[in-house]
Amino acid sequence: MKIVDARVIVTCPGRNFVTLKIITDEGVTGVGDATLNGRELAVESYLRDHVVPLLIGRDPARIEDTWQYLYQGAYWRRGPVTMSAIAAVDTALWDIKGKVAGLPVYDLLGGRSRTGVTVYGHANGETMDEILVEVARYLDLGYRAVRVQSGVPGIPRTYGVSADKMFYEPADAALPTETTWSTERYLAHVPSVFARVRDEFGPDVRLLHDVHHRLTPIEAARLGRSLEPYGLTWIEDPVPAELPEGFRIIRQHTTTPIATGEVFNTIWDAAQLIREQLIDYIRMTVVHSGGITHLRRVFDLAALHHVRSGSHGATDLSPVCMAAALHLDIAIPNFGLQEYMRHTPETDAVFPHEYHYEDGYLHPGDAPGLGVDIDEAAAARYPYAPAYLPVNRLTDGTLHPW
Ligand code: CS2
Ligand code: MG
Repeated sequence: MKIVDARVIVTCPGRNFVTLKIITDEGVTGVGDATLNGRELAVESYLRDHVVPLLIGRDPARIEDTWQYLYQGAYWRRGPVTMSAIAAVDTALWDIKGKVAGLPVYDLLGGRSRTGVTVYGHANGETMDEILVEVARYLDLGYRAVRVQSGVPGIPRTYGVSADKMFYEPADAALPTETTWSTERYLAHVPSVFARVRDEFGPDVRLLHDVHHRLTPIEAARLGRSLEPYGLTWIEDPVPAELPEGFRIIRQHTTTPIATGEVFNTIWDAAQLIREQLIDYIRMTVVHSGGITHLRRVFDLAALHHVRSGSHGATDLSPVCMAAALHLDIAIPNFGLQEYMRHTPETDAVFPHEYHYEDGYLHPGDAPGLGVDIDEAAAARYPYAPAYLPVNRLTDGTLHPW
């Protein structure tokens, strides 16, 4: 079998997605997600101009060799654009291999290790009353784990709080909007939110919180310690993670578990955090981490060090990425949790998929391959629209992580 064509499809059914579709001489096709929020066209060009010409004529069965060819062969290693492009190729080749074998991809990865993939949803609100309504709604839908984000008194717009509760979309403008931040107000407010939520909903629900890279290690240590009475499953991205040794400071002060990794793209970003057991959950996902082949390597390293998976699953990762993540989630021994932000009906229609939600779990389905496709005619109805994530400033105007 040979690869005869590969198309890069950019579509915007409410938000932008980049998808690679690989076509073989025997008519079998495979899809891979290549979406990099706010930088979509860079990956489109990388694939179209620099990768697709290298794929024509290759044997689609040689997944590892193709991965190494694109990674080592570029000479320039790592980085989100390169790794998202490699991920798209890798994911599409796993899809093809599954279809050729007549097996779901999770069977090629060793088979099921569990019956379903436990997911967490996003409850958020400006006020405590709104938050309580939202947590209750997720529990009614069957969720066992809920991420809670709250408005902070005195800050006009806070990360994670949105008007549309089911379809959160932070890339909300053709040029970046600006938000404001006060660490002091945030640290003073958040513990009271979790005290109330725990009190209202009891000990069973797993609670999570995303800090979105906004603290220093010692501030994160204070937050972790102040949240200990409420037994969180994790605080996420407490600090920007370029400095792994900074996590030692957090660890010295708190037993609140730590999750990080959604902006990582290779095993080298995560290796020290995992080897020193400075984190409890690694949140890398298929599209930004070099595909199923490379993420499996990350999860295997994590398994040796008591670190579990907690894959990123925001709306800017397409249903193709979600399908691929679910095949890994169901197969690996050290699965932790999977983030699940629902896509809009328009997006679901462009990407028909087998995976489905039931009673707190996602199930990848049993179709051969990944069980997901792109409807190219539907995709063509939604042209690319520039959209950026916000930027963030302290109250004195200093730029701060968003
Ligand atoms: C977030 C993301 O889901 C999460 O945990 O941190 O929503 C993140 O802001 C977006 O993926 C950025 O594109
Ligand atoms: Mg996050």
